Amino acid sequence: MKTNHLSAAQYIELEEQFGAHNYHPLPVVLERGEGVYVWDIEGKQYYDFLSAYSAVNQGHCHPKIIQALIEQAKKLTLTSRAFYNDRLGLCEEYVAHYFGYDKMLPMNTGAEAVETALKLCRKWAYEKKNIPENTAQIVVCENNFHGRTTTIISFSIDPSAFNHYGPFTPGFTIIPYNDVAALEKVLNENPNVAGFLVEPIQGEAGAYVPDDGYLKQCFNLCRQHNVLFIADEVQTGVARTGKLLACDYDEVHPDILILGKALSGGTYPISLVLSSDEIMEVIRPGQHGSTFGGNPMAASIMMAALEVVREEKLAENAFRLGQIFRQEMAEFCKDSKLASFVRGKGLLNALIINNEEQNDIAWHICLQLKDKGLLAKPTHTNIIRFAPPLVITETQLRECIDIIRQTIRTFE
Ligand code: IF1
Repeated sequence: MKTNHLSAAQYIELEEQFGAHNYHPLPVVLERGEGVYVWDIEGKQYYDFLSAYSAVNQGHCHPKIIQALIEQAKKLTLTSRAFYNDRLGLCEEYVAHYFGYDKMLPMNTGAEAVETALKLCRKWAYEKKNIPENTAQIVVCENNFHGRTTTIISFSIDPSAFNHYGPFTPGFTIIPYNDVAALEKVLNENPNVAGFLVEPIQGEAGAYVPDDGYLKQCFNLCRQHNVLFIADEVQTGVARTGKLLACDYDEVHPDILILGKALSGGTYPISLVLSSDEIMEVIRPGQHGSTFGGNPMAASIMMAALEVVREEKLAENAFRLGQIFRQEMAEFCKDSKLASFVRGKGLLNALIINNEEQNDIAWHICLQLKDKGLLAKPTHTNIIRFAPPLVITETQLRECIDIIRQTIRTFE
């Protein structure tokens, strides 16, 4: 039965009956998106303050990106890497220069790119650093989120991410985030460390921003110990935090850079790994890849999506408006009984709610925000992430700040 005019309840019921229950979405059924707005099936307009977890940095259905998608879709969508195509080389050159690297390895999802980075790091450690085979350790941080594959959840500390998914992949050492001494201790004690994988700002942990200089000090330690510094910028990259990369705040150039999400402006699954010739050359033909990795659609879309970031100065906009957001919300927190504090960089921000009385109050606040035309979702029971598309204007942002303040007041 194919019909396009069901009620919201009917669409939700279909997902309830025929879809795995691996999410608990906000009860809103969306039908259209444009810029900072999305509309539900009844035509109600919302500000999107999640941006599909920072995939829609350029705004929903950005015309330039959609145009590139449509044009390429009419010509050639997928060749596999068994053959060359006339888009990938141009894209690789553009992206390598854009981020300042020798080479890129194209994949599809963020988790695939993280897995690629882990394999690349291990292989480099065995073949270039001469670490004994199968002994490589990769250091990661508590409260990390790098994706949901079996290996990646093997180094998660979140039981909802790893419970009953074992046995787990060995070879990972977990240290506290934002703790340089903890990294130094591991590097001094273990000669078999191949790499350090870190989010420059921990997104899922609730826009947890480390101390200024943390990334730089970790990078320098990695250099001293011949360990690869691997930055997962899947969520923080592509202008989200007010610079092209969050690592730019510490002027750190990662040995391996992982990107995803906004590489396509939310129009297509695209991810990649960037690194140097010296590191990338350890992967030779037939040793890694994927059916869709490097397809002509992704190549065309990615070049358009990254051009939009430059042309529309999205990093600069995110930097300026992020300061306004945090200033206004910090002021609000001063006399709010519920809103404790705000943190973040650029337009990746989170409001920490004091939820001693009712531990799902963040969820209820988000339900009210929805009714007032703003979509946001808690990352944890008491943290609400606010991450609008980077094309938002100051006027729109201030309107949304008012909606957030008024809504929280109704709970106080
Ligand atoms: C879900 C979280 C965010 C990521 C970083 C790799 C990946 C992600 C820093 C993997 C993906 C997404 C996954 C999505 C929700 C969202 C998320 F809540 F799960 F943790 F953003 F914080 N590195 N994050 O943030 O990329 O394979 O998904 O393309 O799984 O529910 P992916």
